[in-house]
Amino acid sequence: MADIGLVGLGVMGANLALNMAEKGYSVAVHNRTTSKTDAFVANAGSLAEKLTPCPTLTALAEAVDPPRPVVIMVKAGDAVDQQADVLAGHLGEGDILIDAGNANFHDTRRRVRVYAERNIDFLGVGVSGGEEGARHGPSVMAGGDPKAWARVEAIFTDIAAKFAGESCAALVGPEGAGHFVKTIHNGIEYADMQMIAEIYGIMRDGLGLPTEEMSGIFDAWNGGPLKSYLIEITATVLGTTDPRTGKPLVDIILDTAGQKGTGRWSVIEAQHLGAPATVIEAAVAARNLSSRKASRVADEALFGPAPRKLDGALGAREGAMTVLEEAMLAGKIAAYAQGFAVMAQASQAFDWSLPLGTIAKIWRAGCIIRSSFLDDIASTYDSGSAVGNLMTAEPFTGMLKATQASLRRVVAEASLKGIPVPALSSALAYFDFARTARSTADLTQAQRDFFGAHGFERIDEPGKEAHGPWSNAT
Ligand code: NBP
Repeated sequence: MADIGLVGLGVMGANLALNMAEKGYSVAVHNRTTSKTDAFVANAGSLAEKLTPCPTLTALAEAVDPPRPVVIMVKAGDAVDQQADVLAGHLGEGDILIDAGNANFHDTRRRVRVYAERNIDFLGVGVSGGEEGARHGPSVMAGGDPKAWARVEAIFTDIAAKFAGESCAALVGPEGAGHFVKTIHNGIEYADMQMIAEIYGIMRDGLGLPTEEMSGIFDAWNGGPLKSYLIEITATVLGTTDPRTGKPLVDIILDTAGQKGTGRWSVIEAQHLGAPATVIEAAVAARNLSSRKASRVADEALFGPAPRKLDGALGAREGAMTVLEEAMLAGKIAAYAQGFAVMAQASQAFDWSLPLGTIAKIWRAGCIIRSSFLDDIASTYDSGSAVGNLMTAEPFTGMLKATQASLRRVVAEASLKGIPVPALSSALAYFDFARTARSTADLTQAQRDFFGAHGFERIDEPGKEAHGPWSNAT
């Protein structure tokens, strides 16, 4: 009998199944298109003996040793409901359905309740790391009942990535908490990628650097505070040549970015929670704008191209790479501060007690945003002192003090020459707003009272609603 079942042998499911088999677990596997199941097992080499191909979901349910854990790794949405529903007909008390895809956490909350009524545990498990991570060690963010998690914890702990010997798998909260945390992970990933793209845009269009040189710069940055998987692959990507044309491969890639929804969900949830995630928002919007290629080409002809060539201090190239590196670091601090603030707010709103330090820890390896920076975040939460916004906690406060001027210079110079830097600009605005003791909301409140009698609070009479004598206005 198999230790676990796995439904969906696409990119992620197939690699997760091989990972489990390699760690010694026997896995019953099923895919909607049966030929893929057979081909998968036929190509699994020595791991095939740990895999049981199942032509139907009924066969899969019968092949797993009770209490049966069954992982569903199919396209998010209706497909999960369809597969879970059929499976549930063959499962009983103690069995566990595990949705390991990128579900919307609202769906996961609903599914947890629906299956609880049928005495079946439902875990919503976020898995990050792409194809390579799924095969050799992803980051695993689980949500659901602790007793159900305890029954599968060993499997996920074994297959997950390790950071300094610690597994990057954890139960982060009940019901949809795992999928929520995965959603915010992806939102932060969008922000990181967009800020890297903006810095690349400044190097390419503002400074006219050859792609090969940019590759070397990112490679050098990967030895400093920006050290991360995304910086590492940026260096590799920029150093890759198109075998057909001999040009840098990146130069022949159409400049329209795709997205599957998790970035957008993170922004929507941030808005619902009233926790600004402006850097992530800018990154999602940038992908949307990028997809409008035809209108961008037309608008460039209409308004004329921006000058783009930098001629300020950055353009002089003296110390420019350090300024760009520092700007990226300052932007990153703001983006992560926003992501963690959204999770803190969700934790409160849904009564989840999200362990933010543990979340930082399980993001240190395996996932797409893995970095040494996350180790700093984990240490900050581990230090025991109360952490409000990450920007106000050490070592990030010190880092921001040291780097914010570079972010300001980069945003200012890029803006003067028409190079779009929406994520970096949002990060700067977030920082500047955060440290503005007297904001301009006094005027907003006055306007709201003027047209809607919404009232305001006088600074000399705290807690009391006041209204203006607006009729005196001329
Ligand atoms: P793939 O596109 O590689 O595979 C999709 C799988 O879903 C296939 O097994 C397919 O079966 C199955 N499927 C579909 Br599509 N519709 C189905 C339905 N109505 N009923 C049953 N099965 C159905 O996707 P993937 O990249 O492996 O992603 C799977 C999940 O993991 C998604 O939620 C994704 O967002 C998430 N995820 C992906 C990554 C990544 O880097 N790719 C990372 C983290 C999470 P078929 O073979 O019969 O078409």
